[in-house]
Amino acid sequence: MSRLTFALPLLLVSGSVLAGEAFYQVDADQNGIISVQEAQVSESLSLQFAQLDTDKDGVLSSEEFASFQG
Ligand SMILES: [Ca+2]
Ligand SMILES: [Ca+2]
Repeated sequence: MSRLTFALPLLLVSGSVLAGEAFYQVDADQNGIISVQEAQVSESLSLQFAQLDTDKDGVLSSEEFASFQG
């Protein structure tokens, strides 16, 4: 039973990794925004950070992060 309940979230996590990092995974301190430091967990996110930060406030909101392509 425990194996089955463990397998489902694992599948969901691996699926979201394939599609790119999920917001909640990157937002390490869970404050609802992604800082430059938090973005460093993903090389591609770091590279796209400046262009994703459309309002140029130095952090990514969940709306800005939604434009991130893996
Ligand atoms: Ca954060
Ligand atoms: Ca921003």
